[in-house]
Amino acid sequence: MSPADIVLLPLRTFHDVRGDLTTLEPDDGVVPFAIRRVYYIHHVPTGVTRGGHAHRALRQLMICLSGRLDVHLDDGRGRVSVTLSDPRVGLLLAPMTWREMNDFAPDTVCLVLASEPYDEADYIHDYPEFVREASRIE
Ligand code: T46
Repeated sequence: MSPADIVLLPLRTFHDVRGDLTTLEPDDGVVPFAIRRVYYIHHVPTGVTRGGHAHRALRQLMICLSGRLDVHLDDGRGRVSVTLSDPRVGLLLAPMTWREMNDFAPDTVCLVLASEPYDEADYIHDYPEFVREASRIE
C-alpha cells in the first residue's frame, strides 16, 4: 500500500459567515456504497490504540467530526498513515485493509458510515491470518 492508495473523499459542505454545514445523503454520489450502519467513536482516552483488525467485505467511510486522529492502513504489502482532522473529508476504508487508529486528540469524535450491518464474522483480528488472506488477492 502506498500514499496514492489513500482515498479521501471531499464531502458536500456549505460554507457561509455562520460556519459550515456538511451533508451526506443516500445516492448523493459521494459515498460509494449504500449506508447500512452508522457509528461514532468518542471519549477515547489519551494514548489508546483502536482497530487492529481488517474486514473481509465491509466498506466504510470515516469522518473526523472534531479533534484529530491518525489512521494507519495496511494491505498486507505495505503500510500508510493519514491524519484525519477535517470534517469536510471522509477516508474510505476498503475491504481487506488492516487498520489501527491512535494519537486521538482529547474530545475527538469520529463518525463511521458502513456498508453492512455489524457482523463479527467479517472481522479478521489476527494479523498473520490477514496477511495470508490478503496474499490470495490479485
Ligand atoms: C472499524 C473501526 C474503524 C457493535 O456492537 N456494533 C458496531 O457496529 C461496532 C462498530 C462495534 N460494536 C461493538 C463491538 C465491540 O464490543 O463495540 C465494541 C467496540 O468495537 P471495536 O473494538 O471493534 O472498535 P474499534 O474502534 O476497534 O473498531 C471499530 C469498528 O469495529 C471497525 O469496524 O473499522 O472502528
